[in-house]
Amino acid sequence: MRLNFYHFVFVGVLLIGRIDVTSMTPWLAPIVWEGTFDPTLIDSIYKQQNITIATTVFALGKYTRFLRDFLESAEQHYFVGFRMHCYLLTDQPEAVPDVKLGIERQLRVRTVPRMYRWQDITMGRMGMIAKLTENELATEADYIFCLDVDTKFYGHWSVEALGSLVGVIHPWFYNYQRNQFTYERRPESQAFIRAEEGDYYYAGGAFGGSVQEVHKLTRPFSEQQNIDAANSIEAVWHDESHLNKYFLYNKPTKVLSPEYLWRNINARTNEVTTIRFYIVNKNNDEVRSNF
Ligand code: UD2
Repeated sequence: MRLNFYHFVFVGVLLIGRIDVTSMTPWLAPIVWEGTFDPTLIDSIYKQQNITIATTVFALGKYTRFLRDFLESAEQHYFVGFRMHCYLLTDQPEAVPDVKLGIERQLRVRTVPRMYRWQDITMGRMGMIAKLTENELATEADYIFCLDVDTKFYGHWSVEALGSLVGVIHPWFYNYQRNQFTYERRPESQAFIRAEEGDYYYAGGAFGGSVQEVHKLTRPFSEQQNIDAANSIEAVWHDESHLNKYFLYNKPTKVLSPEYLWRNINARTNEVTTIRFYIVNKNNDEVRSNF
């Protein structure tokens, strides 16, 4: 039999799973897309390891309204069958909905002080995650994901996403050039990234890794934000800008495609055919007004 072009494409797909997307970073970390892994095989490997996955989610002010959908959809799609402890940090514990959780899944509610500026809330998460990962989570969990609450799970998100340090490619920028990324470009900020630097534009709404690595990641944030404040500057996209700076010098060992944080349930592209987790529509002005 003579081999033709289609035979080579077929063998390529068998070997690497996808040919229409990049599934490896230049530093050889996998980029996880549908079709690049075998969920049954990976689940069976991690099932033998008796791991605990922690998740942090913050819901302050009016953002408690997103909790029911977040928690209920997590029960259907997120680390199903694995021990998962969700740490919910809120200023209104009385507003936490009663959601029935599966075996080995726990919701741990922690009360945090009320904050008024939404920018302080989103940035303040990093310092609180640093404390959690230094204290109770250090011995209790193996891995952690830190997620936005104005989101909903829609498809399988499980152990294929685990790694020492995990970033998610931002859904608006996955097919943009570096010069279009909205990194912090002002040298006065601690989050500054030079024009010729940067690999991907990562989302602030989902990142994770081992508890130790996420502690290392989150620990410097409060100080960097304080230095910025003392210099009368706030990074253009707040914690997301600082996260992108961190990932520039501390490369993720695994990168998740925008399937893991998609922009809109109704939007599909040629590359993103599977949606696992997505940002729900919200009226920013209304939901962020806490005064
Ligand atoms: C992006 C990022 C977000 C953060 C922010 C920084 C995504 C999907 N989201 O989202 O993670 O980096 O940019 O500008 O990549 N929150 C409250 N109460 C409030 C305000 C915020 O609980 O009043 C929490 C909540 O968990 C929310 C998160 O902070 O999901 C981020 O706030 P956002 O969703 O309003 O930020 P956004 O949409 O600009």
